[in-house]
Amino acid sequence: MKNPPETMFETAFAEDTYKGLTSYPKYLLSKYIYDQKGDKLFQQIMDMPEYYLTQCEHNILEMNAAAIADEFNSENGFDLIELGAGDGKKTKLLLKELVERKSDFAYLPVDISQHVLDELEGSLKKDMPAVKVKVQQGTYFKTLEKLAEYNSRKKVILVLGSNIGNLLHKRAVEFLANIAAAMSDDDMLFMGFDQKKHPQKILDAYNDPAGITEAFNKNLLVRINAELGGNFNPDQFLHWETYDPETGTAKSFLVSKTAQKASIEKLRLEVQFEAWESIHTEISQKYDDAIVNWLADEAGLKVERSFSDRDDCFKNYIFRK
Ligand code: AVJ
Repeated sequence: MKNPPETMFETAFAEDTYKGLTSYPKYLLSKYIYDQKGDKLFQQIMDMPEYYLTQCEHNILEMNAAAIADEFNSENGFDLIELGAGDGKKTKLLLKELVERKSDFAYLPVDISQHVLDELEGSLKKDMPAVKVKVQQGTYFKTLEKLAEYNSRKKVILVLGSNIGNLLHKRAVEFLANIAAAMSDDDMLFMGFDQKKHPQKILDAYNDPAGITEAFNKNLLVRINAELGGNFNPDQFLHWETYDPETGTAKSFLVSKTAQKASIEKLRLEVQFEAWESIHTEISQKYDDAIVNWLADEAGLKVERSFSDRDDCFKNYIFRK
């Protein structure tokens, strides 16, 4: 059954999993790591000392809050639209600055998960009651389209945490172009990009000794077991990270420790692994100014300004049309 009819799959997760595990070389899509367990593990990752991205971006926002607020400011006020807000820890640094200077703005966090939005709204009501919050449940681009339609005042679109790094360049350009399509001339995009740096520091961030990143990566197998009736034994796979300093691409793999089989009931699929065969699971792209300028150019955007931490570990860029 190499070419099952599309109707055989109940979900995109089922279909993408079938495709990935019947390809050579095998792969799985990192977006499926993020079920409830995956979300929790990612929160833990962001709090680990090895995952420098959090601290670096936190420092940038803390040190430059005033300059960033100046850039956001507009005579008629503005809407601050955040794509993938999470727990809002870093965003709160900017919100605090904006509240202190009595800026006229509304905060519109966008997320696919209503649960995430409820938690964020609750914590903002408690910590920063002065902020006008209007949560937006939905996919990034449907929501942006909707907001672009009936919105006259300036939009500032916020994407923190180097989330773009999960996309290959071609898809990163599409992502930026989709945002650009929803932007008017006054609007701006404020976005985080993890930078090229000592390769060991990158490898350490994606291979912590406590095994949190390993559990995060293996959550793909755990989720296949739970939702698609799989019988993977995650212990029989090795979490493996590589970084290519030339391309700036960090890659995660699961490597089969032995020759083994796994069956996935709902896909009616038996997957065979040779000893040391790999499943590619995630890319975490690292950038420099040249790559960011090129991506922006391809997407019809211009880099207007950037903010960096002391060690140039991480940068936040402001883009305009
Ligand atoms: C959410 C894409 C920014 O690639 O650094 C963290 C996800 N994967 N540890 C990243 C991730 C392993 C993270 N992003």
